[in-house]
Amino acid sequence: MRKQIDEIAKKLQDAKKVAVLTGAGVSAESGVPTFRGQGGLWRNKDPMKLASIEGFLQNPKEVWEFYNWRRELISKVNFNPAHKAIAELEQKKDDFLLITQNVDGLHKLAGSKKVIEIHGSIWKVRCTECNNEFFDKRPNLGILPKCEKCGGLLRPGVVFFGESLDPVLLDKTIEFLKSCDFMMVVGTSSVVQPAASFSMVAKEAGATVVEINLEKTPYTSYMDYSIQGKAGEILPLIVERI
Ligand code: BJW
Ligand code: ZN
Repeated sequence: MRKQIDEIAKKLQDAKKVAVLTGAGVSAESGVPTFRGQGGLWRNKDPMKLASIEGFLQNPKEVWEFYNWRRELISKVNFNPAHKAIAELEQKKDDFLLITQNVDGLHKLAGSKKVIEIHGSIWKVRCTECNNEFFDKRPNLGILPKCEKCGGLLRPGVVFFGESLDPVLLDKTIEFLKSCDFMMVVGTSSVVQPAASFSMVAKEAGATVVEINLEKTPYTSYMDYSIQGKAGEILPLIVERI
């Protein structure tokens, strides 16, 4: 593994335009549960009930209970060495973009600035009637929070299944990936589209693509390098070498 890490660090050192895509595995070592895999949220919860717009409209109370529970959990945890290493990498590279599927805000807390939260933020809420959108950092927003402007039902400011990603953020992401020369994909099961195929955009552009995950994913075989290990252990080893 050491030889692989040395090679990855060398490629990263030489790279001019660097992208990182992260998923729930990056926050796992902070104590935030992942969705799939061992201990994952979807093991005993139905994603279509809790993270789809149909599920929300059918039972907003159940969905808000789930999101309030996660908000409370996330408000008590801190960033970990994986978040820190990514923030340090941004400092070392002029042309850098972090795309995260995570809604927990831990990358920003660790100091990342050039970050796109492609699935939204758990700290954002949006009115289902007037689209009023704002940040609310209070851990628990109660059973059915209402919009101050119009009294409409508020919803979590995240991208549910079956909803489109913000087209402006998606365009910015794809444009960057089309001309990057190095991309790391960290702690994502790579099963949720379109984020799962972002690495293929970079690969087609000629970038070196690297995956760091505890397990293999559907994209592992397309990677130039694949390291099986904890993000919080592997990322600092790579970033400290450049
Ligand atoms: C570690 C670790 C450690 C653990 N170190 N690693 C094309 C084909 C088929 C379906 C579709 C398609 N295009 C779109 C769809 C539908 C759907 C989709 O992809 N479904 C698939 C499941 C089949 N996609 C959508 O609906 C998206 N919208 C869209 O594309 O709109 C247009 C459209 C709609 C419908 C049809 C066609 C087009 C929206 C997706 C929104 C995803 N939303 C969620 C919830 C967000 C809010 C919230 O967080 O509450 O986003 S679902 C959930 O999954 C969350 C995550 O961001 C996302 C990805 O999960 P992630 O991050 O990969 O986590 P895990 O748990 O899956 O994996 C963790 C990994 O970490 C594991 O691999 C571990 O091994 C690893 N790990 N510890 C390193 N210490
Ligand atoms: Zn409103």
